[in-house]
Amino acid sequence: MSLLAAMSSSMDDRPDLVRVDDRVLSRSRLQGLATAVADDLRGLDRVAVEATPTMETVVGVVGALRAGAAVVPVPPDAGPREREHILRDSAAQALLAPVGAAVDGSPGSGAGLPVVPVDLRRESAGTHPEPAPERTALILYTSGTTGAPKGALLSRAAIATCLDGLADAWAWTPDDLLVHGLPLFHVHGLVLGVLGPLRIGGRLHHVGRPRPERYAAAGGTLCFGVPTIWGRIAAAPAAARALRRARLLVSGSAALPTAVFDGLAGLTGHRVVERYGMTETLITVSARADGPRRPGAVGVPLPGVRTRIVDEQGHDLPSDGTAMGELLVAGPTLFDGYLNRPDADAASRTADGWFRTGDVATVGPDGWHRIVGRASTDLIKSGGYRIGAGEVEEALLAHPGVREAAVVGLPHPDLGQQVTAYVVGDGVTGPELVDFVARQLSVHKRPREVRLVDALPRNALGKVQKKRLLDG
Ligand code: MLC
Ligand code: AMP
Repeated sequence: MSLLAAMSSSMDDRPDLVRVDDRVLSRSRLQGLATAVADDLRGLDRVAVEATPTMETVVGVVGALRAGAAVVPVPPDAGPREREHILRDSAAQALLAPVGAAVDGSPGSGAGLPVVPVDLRRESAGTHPEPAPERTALILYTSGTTGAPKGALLSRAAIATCLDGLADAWAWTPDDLLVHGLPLFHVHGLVLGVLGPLRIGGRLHHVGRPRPERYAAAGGTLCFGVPTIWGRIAAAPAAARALRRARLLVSGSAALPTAVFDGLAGLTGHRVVERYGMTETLITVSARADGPRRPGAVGVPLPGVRTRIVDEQGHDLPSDGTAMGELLVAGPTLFDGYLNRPDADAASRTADGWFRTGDVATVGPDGWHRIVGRASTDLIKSGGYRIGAGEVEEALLAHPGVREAAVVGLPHPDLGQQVTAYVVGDGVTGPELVDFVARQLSVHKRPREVRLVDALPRNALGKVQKKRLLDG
């Protein structure tokens, strides 16, 4: 079966298969446009895509996948340093961008990357054989605790298995209209939010920016959001009430606060389905459409996924609902490793092949998982974005006026955590440093707040005590 099975084989030419903002494509047009892109990419292995929340991104990604190329989505707001890293590290051979867009395909001072235009006026009826399932579909760049983001290699088979598991868990069918407004360079918005409907057969409406009133107006049966989006919807009662007509509301990418779960239950009549996943594992655990949904808990493993919790020595802990340990996962949705990073790859798995999530969890006797927190304070989740403290610290330390920097995620009512930088500096101001970071890295990585201090708290070995910074 092809990766985008429903889009390739459906007999039913839906006039509004994909809507992004106010642009709409039928199934056959999407097919024709994507094939024109695939024709242009014939023979290429890796292609970067300027991943704006637009129809061109949908067409570009589908076209590259048809051609059998691995897609490297480039966050549109990535600063020059991050962008250069992604283009260079991935060794992308071309950059797909909307026709006429002013983009810089040059990975630094080296040879420029050819820019292949995605032109929504050009269709093709050419044929492309279905690539082998083990081929890489996506290379998604994701932050670790330190250093530059790493490219996670996701195969076509892993994505297909994940989406089929979600179709089963959520009773997702061709009758569904999926609504969301998520970025198109991560698992949530791109894999679930674009490839999902194209494999399963339902329609998609991407609302551009994820504003509550846009979710309300779109009339979806299935709605996806990160907790920040759900919190904003719960705070907009008229918009929330309009979601009563939906079939299923799904939250993921960060912990959904119980107050938001309860608020939405009251306003929409829906108990939100929460699911858990990672770039490296895709979605592994979820509540089911035909089962209970519990605030603060993320459900049971998806078909084919196995999980364990272990203590610091790697010994198994009991599934008694109280023992807390690191969550390990295994199964067919796992990634194939980090590109060019055998060291990080080896560190991310146990000797017997389980992936270490770095999340701390409990598992109940009934198989229900609760994510309690993260083992390291150096991975921050803000608005559902994963941000490595080390990367932001390095960016700050590149400023001549910064002597020391420590970045933590402080609790934030809207974003879950906010990126907060403690800085020992000479004559620098907070706003100047926020701008300085935003000029190097994606804008969501810039600190919300810079606290200028005389010294950072350190232990006897000189290591910064981040727990003390988190305690204020
Ligand atoms: C932000 N702003 C700042 C700032 N940070 N201004 C000054 N200083 C800073 N430090 C600006 C923004 O640019 C924006 O401006 C305005 O403040 C509001 O910003 P915001 O509060 O961040 O809101 P918004 O831009 O609306 O973003 C919230 C959000 C976004 C929820 C829409 O965080 C988001 O799209 N998150 C989704 C992340 C995601 O998809 N994660 C999935 C990972 S995959 P302006 O001018 O632009 O309004 C994964 C696997 C899984 O995790 O399990 O799913
Ligand atoms: P990312 O790689 O951006 O996909 O982020 C993965 C991380 O997001 C996980 O390791 C978790 O820390 C967090 N996460 C995803 N879904 C949930 C959830 N439902 N509840 C709590 N944390 C989550």
